[in-house]
Amino acid sequence: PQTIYRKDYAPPAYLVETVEMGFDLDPDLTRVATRLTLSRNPESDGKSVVLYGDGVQLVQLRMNGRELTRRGYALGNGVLEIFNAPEQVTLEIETAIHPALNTSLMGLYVSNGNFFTQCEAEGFRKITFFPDRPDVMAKYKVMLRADKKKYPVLLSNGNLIEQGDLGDGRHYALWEDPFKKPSYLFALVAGSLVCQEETCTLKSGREVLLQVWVEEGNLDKTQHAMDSLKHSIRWDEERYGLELDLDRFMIVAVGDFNMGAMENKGLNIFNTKYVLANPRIATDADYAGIESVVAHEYFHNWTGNRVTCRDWFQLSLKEGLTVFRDQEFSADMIGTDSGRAVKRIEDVRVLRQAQFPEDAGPMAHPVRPDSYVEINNFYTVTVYEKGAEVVRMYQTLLGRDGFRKGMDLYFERHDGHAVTCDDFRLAMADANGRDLSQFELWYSQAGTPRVKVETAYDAGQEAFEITLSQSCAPTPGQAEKKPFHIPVAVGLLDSQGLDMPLFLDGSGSAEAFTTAVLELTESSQTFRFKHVKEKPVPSVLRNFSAPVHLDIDYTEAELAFLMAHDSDAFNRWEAGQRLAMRRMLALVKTVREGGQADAGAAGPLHDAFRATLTDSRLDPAFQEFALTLPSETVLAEQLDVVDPHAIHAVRQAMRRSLAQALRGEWQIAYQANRTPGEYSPDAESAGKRGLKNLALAYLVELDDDAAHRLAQTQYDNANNMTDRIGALAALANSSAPGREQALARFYEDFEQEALVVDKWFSLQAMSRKTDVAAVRELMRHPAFTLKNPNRARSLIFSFCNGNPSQFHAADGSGYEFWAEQVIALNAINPQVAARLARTLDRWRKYEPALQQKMKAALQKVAATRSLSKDVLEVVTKSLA
Ligand code: B3K
Ligand code: ZN
Repeated sequence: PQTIYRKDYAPPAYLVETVEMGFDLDPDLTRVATRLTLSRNPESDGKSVVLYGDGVQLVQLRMNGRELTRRGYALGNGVLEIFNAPEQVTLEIETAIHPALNTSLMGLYVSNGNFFTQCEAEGFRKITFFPDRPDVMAKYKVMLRADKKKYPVLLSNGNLIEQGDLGDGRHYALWEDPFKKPSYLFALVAGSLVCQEETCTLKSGREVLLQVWVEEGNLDKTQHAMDSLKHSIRWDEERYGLELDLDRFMIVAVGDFNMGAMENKGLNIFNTKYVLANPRIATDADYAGIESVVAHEYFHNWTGNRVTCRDWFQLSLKEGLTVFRDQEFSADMIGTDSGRAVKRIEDVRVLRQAQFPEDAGPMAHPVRPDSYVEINNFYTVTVYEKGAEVVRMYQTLLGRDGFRKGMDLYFERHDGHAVTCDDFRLAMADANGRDLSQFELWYSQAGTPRVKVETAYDAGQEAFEITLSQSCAPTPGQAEKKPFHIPVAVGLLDSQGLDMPLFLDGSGSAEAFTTAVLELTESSQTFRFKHVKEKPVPSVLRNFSAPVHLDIDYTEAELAFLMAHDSDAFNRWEAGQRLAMRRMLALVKTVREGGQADAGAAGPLHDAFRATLTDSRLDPAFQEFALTLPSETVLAEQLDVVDPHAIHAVRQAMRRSLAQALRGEWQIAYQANRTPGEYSPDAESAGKRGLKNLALAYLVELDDDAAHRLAQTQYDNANNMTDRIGALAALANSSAPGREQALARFYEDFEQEALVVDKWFSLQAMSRKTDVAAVRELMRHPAFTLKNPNRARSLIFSFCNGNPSQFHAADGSGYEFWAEQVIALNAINPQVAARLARTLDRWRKYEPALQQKMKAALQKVAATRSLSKDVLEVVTKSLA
């Protein structure tokens, strides 16, 4: 397959002004008539009209009223080229497609009898031939025709202009989108759906119609999505002065969907997982997920749709920015300082758990990649989450007001256009009179930088010096790295644990502040603080001010001190993680050398955890995170050679020892954090439930009668899914007598709720008791299917990515299972298959015996015939 390079970008030879489409919807054979007006692009000297088509049958092609014969155009490899076309072109294109046979869930497909589309990144070309690239923006008018009984609802982007009967049992709807858009934002939905609708008055006084469309029977699960939408609309007005530009905004839920949701203009299409919620079926995490995804897609209306990407290499322009916006929104929705910190911790956990490994592996790529084989493989944690960190750094460097100025200038300059990451950076720089040229390296260089901290205190001079040095390991295609522009937020704690006033030498500011943002731009730099009355304990990289690894030597006592006193809640959490990490890494080494994983000697850690657990001033949500040990994946990242079994044994031993040592405290925390009464997903109650369920999970590590009874009672009395699944997960990991019965009962009670059945599969897939054979058995369950991405993820992905000790079975059976599933999925849905293929991409990091078996599994997949380019790219790069 062909590699596409960023450096080869060339503007299109023709621009499209208008698009008119007519769909005759039929699951077996849908006909699409498209009429395009195009004109030559003054920015190109090309004279060919280039259209892309993928798996579509071309029925007829007319240019300026005359049918084009095979002599007038060339068609091959998905490209249709009309040579020497005139300045102005009207094309009439008729295509035929087969939605019911489309299992890729890209383009037009059928889910549970209804029609849906997914066009990002290159799905529009599966509907018709089109210059399907984001720098071609046009206005769309769309006519939908379909059987009235089967498809009573017909939706597309923009405004409904007209609807009526066609007489023959069919009906039609005509939609017009007043805004220019790239084809990837096109959408249609047709089927039997119902909606909750509300009107909302914007700040300007304009009234808009909001709708959430779902299948019949799900109307009792739409309120939270609707509320999230209203909150998002309000927030974007207040924080960024951005108003909803349409009279109608629709969200539609679909059960078969490749990812979370899609920001099609005015017609967002969502995975049911990110729409449907009520206390019976959704957990606190689900509620929070819905709020953030609804916000994310809504925010795309400005960051992505009004201003879009010039080419797909610029994907992070919209994704990194929009993730940053949804992160800030969620933090503001919680509202409290500690809530904001908890949200920050959650986001950094995702980054460390998924992005740092990606950045250190064979698929590492810059936030703005230089090349790809299949663009769908680049919707990654690097483009999204690291991209969001890069945007956050502008705000850290420029301040909130400076950042807002940059945003305002960005929209002033680029509204209605398809632009680049450089354009965004320049808007930030120009609006603030700053030179941000070095900052560009965050977009062009892959890999996670390492920042080393060295300090020196001079009591006589009352001076404290911090020396920061940076480095970055090579990544594929990038052996040498230049120094990044890194904001490092620093505070100094006195012996009481209070923040010292900071006087940074050479900063020119006389004002005392307690957090300084040091700008590290060279490979090594020393910063000097004056008037430092006593030797401080430095708190470095506060609020995780840059996506880097921080090497800093603390004693265990200093870590415990920071954990107890740092005014920066993120770094309080971080100190606890460091403390635990240090102990766990030492134990892994012991186990590797033949010793015991027994963590009995974890004195200082027990004391620090006890202090956190019993401090009633702390927010329970914070306590939950502070008392959760670094994950097995995060631990693995710290090691040169990964032995997943040693890591698992150590983490488990550590959990058991914490359960034992703090048993009484866990029991008290369990009782103190009950949330009796009616369920509410607000952050405070969710935090309590989180801590309570963590306490339960620790207690169940003891695997005794008392713990089993506690879990069973919680299961029996639960009035919400968070408590129910918390209890069930605890039981599933235990040898409680009621384990099997609880699992069976849960299934019976929720059989009708697909999203809950997903949880049921997922929970078992991740249970320590589930081995490869047990997963194969679960695959034979009548409710299992590979065709539905949520279901495939719930069992296969949960096992391969979320159950490391079983997946990495010494005999390699987990890898064989993985290979079989990648191959099976490849034939159904290449995008989902390629995601699963990523599971083994870091095989080289494992101990030799496992490495060899992983490599064999990868080679087996690579040798499969008719591999999609999605999977091929992943396995080829993994083996390279
Ligand atoms: N923009 C879509 C992602 C599309 C993925 C295509 N493979 C969802 C989002 O980020 O909002
Ligand atoms: Zn997005």
